[in-house]
Amino acid sequence: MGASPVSRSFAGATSAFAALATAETISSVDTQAPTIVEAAGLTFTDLFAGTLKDVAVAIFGIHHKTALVIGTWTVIISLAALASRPAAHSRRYFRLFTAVIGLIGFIAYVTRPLANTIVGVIALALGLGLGSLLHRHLASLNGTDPTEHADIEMPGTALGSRRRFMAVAGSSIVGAAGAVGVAKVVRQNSIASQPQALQPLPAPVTGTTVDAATFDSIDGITPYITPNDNFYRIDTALVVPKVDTQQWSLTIDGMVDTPLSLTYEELVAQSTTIETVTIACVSNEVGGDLVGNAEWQGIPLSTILQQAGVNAGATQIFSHSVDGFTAGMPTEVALDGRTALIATAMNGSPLPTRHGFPARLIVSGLYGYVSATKWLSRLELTTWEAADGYWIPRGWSKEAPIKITSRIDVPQRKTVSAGLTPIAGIALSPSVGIADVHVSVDDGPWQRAELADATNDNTWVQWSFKWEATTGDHTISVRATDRNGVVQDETPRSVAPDGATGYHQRRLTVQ
Ligand SMILES: Nc1nc2c(c(=O)[nH]1)N[C@H]1C(S)=C(S)[C@@H](COP(=O)(O)O)O[C@H]1N2
Ligand SMILES: [Mo]
Repeated sequence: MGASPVSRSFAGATSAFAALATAETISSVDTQAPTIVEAAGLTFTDLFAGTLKDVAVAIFGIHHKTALVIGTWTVIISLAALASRPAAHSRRYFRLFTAVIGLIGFIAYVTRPLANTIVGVIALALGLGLGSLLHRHLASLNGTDPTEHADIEMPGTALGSRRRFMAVAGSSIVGAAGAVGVAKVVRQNSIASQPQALQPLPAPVTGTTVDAATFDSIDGITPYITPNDNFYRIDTALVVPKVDTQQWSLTIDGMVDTPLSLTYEELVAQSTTIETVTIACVSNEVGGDLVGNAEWQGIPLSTILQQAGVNAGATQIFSHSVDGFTAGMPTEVALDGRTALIATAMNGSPLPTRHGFPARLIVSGLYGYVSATKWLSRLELTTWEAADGYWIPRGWSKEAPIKITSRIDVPQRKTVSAGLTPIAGIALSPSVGIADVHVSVDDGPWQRAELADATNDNTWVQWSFKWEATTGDHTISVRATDRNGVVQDETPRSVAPDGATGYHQRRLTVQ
C-alpha cells in the first residue's frame, strides 16, 4: 500500500500549519508590528474590502477581525492540503505552493506601514524552511518517494512507517500549536502591559462639560455619555497600533505657510478645549449601535491650522494614521464654526488605545471614515481632487455628512404589559441638532416625544414617549426633525455608499 490522497493532503496541511505557526511565533516578537498572518489579513482587507462591500462592513467590526485571522489560517492550510494531494509530484506542488505563499506573505508583510522587515524575513524564512523539511520527512514516511518518481511501496516497513508518520505529524501539530499559543498569550500580555508615557491632562478652559438634565434614569435607555469601555470600535486595524509617544509626533504639512511638528507633550499642553460630540459610523444601519457620544478634550483644528497658515486653494484636510489609514474632508468644515478637534482625551482619560491614542480627529457632523482618523500622524493640506481617503476608491462617497437618524431603545423586551409603557431612545443630527422627535403607533398620527437636555447640537438627544399600551401586536415607529426643520428621510436604504436612511420600527406584543 502506498500513500493515499488523504495522507498526502494531511502531510501538506500539517506542514503548512507548522510553517505558519513558526512564522507567527517568530513575528509575534515585535509587538509594534503585525504578525505574518495579521499582515496577510490586513492586505486582504485593503485589496477586497471595496469589492466585497457587505463583507467589508462586517470585516470592520471587532468580532470579524477574529474571523479574518481564522479565515487566513484555514485558506492557507486547505490550499496546502490540495497542493500535496496529487499522487505524482506531490512534493513539487507543495514546494511551488510554498514559494508562492512565501512570496505573497513577504509582499503582504513588508508593505504594511508598521512592518519590521528583519523580523518578517526571519519569520518567513524559518517558517517556510521548517515546513518544507517537515513535508519532505512526512512524504518519505508516507511512502511518497521524495525524489518524486513514483509512489514506491516498501512492504516490510509499511506499518512501521505509518506509525512513525502519525507520530511525526502528531507531534508537529502539538508542538506548533503550543508554540504559537504561548507566543500569542505573551504578545497579548506584553501589548496590554506596555506603559504609555501619559501626560496629565490640562484643565479645560473652553467648551462645555456635561451638566445636562438627561433621561439616564429611564430603565434600559442608552446613557447620554457612552463609557469608553462600551464605545463602538470600527477600524481596519487587526492589531491596535501601540504608539510610543517618545517616537511619535504630529506633522501638519502640505499647502501651508509653516509646516509644524508637534510632540505629544506639546499637543496635550494645548488640549484645553472640551466638547461633547456624537460620532457615528457610515456602516450603522437604521437602529444600529455603531454610534457613541463622548466628552472629547483636545485642540480645535482651526487653532492648529491658523498656526500653520493654510494656503488659498488647500481645499482638503487629508489625515493619515500611523498604520496607513487615510481620510479626507473639506478644509471648510474645520473653519466653519462647528466642533472639529484634534482630541487627546475621551471622557476624562487619555484616549484609549482602541480609540486612537495618542491623538485622533473628532469632527461634528461627518461620518468617521472621512473624518475621525485614530492614531493620527499627519494632517496634510491638499486640494479636494489630489487625494482620496482609504474608503473612497472602495465604493464609499467622498462627502459624508451624518444623516438624521433616531432609534428606539426602550422597551428592551418584545413583550410588555398593557398600560402606561415608556418608549424611549436617542436621535441625532450632529452639528445641526435635534429639534423634535415624533412617535407613531401602528402608522397612526405622529405624536411628539419629550426631549432630554443635550449639552450642545453636536450630540444625540435622548427622547421619551409615554404610551398607553393596549393588548395585541403593535408597531412603533420613530422619526426626528433637525434644527433646520429637515425631517428624517423615510426611504429605507442600506449603508452604502453614504449612510442608511429610513425609520426605526419595533414590533411589540402587549399582554
Ligand atoms: N486609523 C484609523 N482611524 C479610523 C478608522 C480606521 O480604520 N483607521 N476608521 C474610522 C471609522 S470608519 C470610524 S466609524 C471611526 C470609529 O471610531 P471609534 O472606533 O473610536 O468608535 O474611526 C475612524 N478612524
Ligand atoms: Mo465607520
